[in-house]
Amino acid sequence: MSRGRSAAAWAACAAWALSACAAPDGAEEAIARRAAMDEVITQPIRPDDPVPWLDLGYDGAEPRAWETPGGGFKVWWVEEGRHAARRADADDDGIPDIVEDVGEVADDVLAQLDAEGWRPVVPDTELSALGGGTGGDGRFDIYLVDFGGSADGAMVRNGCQARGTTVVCSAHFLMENDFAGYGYPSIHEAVRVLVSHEYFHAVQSAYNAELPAWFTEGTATWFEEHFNPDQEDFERLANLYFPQSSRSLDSGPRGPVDGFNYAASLFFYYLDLRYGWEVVREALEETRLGDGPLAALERALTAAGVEGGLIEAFGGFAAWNVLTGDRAVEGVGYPQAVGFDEVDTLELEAGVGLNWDVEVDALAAAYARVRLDERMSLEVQALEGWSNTPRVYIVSPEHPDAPILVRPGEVGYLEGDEVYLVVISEESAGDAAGRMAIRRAPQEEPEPEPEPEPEPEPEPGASAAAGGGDDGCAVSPQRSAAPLWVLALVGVLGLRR
Ligand SMILES: [Ca+2]
Ligand SMILES: [Ca+2]
Ligand SMILES: [Ca+2]
Ligand SMILES: [Ca+2]
Repeated sequence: MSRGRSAAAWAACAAWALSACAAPDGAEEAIARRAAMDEVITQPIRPDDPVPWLDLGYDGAEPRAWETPGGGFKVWWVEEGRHAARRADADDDGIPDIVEDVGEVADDVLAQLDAEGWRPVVPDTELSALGGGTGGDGRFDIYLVDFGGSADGAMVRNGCQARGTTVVCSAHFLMENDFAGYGYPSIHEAVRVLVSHEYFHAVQSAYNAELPAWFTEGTATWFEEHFNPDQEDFERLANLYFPQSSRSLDSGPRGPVDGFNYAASLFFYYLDLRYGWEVVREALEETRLGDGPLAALERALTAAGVEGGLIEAFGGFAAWNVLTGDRAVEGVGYPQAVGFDEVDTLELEAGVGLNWDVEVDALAAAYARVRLDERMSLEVQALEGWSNTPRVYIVSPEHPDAPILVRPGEVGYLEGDEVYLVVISEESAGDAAGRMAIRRAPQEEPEPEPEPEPEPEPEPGASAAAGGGDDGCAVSPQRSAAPLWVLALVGVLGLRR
């Protein structure tokens, strides 16, 4: 989608959104359901319009609508036909329980958003589709339909308009009518997940309707947790990030069943825990300048006082991600750390020294666990042919909450029995590659007076680098060769570009 389309063209755009999963570990299933619905639609768009869209019309059944007590929503349903809502009506007032549940949760979501200062959605009376109607008034419309397992919910844009530097849209959403066979722990939980997620997409559309899916799905999935920490949908989807942490956060999905955009919610969750949820709101606000989410995040983080901005935040995120699953440390990182998967790490033995040549994509990370026999130094060296050199964070199990940053050209120290190395690019765009040159270090403290330092600057750049004579011990440095050496060449050094 590009800016500057006619209102009619914009009106024809729909954005599908996600949600949740069925089976206990049904993340893939949920994503497949979602992806199946990921397309652009044409008019008309509401279930009570005469021509059903994607066969999701009410087929002539008389639609009923309930106006929620909070006044912001109308929940639509039918009593007959395949889209009929669950009939259960505990208080016997003629409004089915599920309709009341959806409406009351919607009121709660809206109340929270208002209290937190998010922008209101664009009313459909202000921007409505050609022939798509408004649902009768400016209230936000939610339609219960039977997706039959193909999706959980879908945010649909009614009409869009260029305003200032961005395009904004009004929206409504469709929601599964009974969740029969979906496997949620309860209908109420399904409703809370769906309504918070889908409505957040409508909120995003009031800021900037042209944001990439990793940002929209990432923040909408984060919002599920922000609204209701008790649900597990966020955890299931965020957990997909760990095995894919070598992918750029903004790389987008690969193939039809790829939850990476939803997994990006883990990053926003980190920002929330680390700097406060307001950073997410401010980042969304900054997207209104129309220069993309990375620039927006950079400004929001800088404004929040995060020295080093996005890269600094991403580095802290990458460092937290090594402390999950069996590596989790009580009180450090995510509260759910023990239940999360683990990132892939290269296993290295420091021995008397080694070179780890590593390539990383932007906003991605490479990990190694290094076992140590003695205290070692680590210098981050540039590699020929690469304009970007990565930075590394040393995460020690002894001081897990205080990763040590070592930037290109700098030297850090590895101590204890083992440490984790977390390598990320110094730039938020473009790959980076560099050499982690690990050498025997003076056994005393790192900051001796000027004189004792034997070889402070080994010899940057040079590929031979290594210890050339470092310490008599075998460190037959030179690049590969060194069969006895753990010389880990990670990533293809073939120049990408
Ligand atoms: Ca009722
Ligand atoms: Ca309306
Ligand atoms: Ca159904
Ligand atoms: Ca949760």
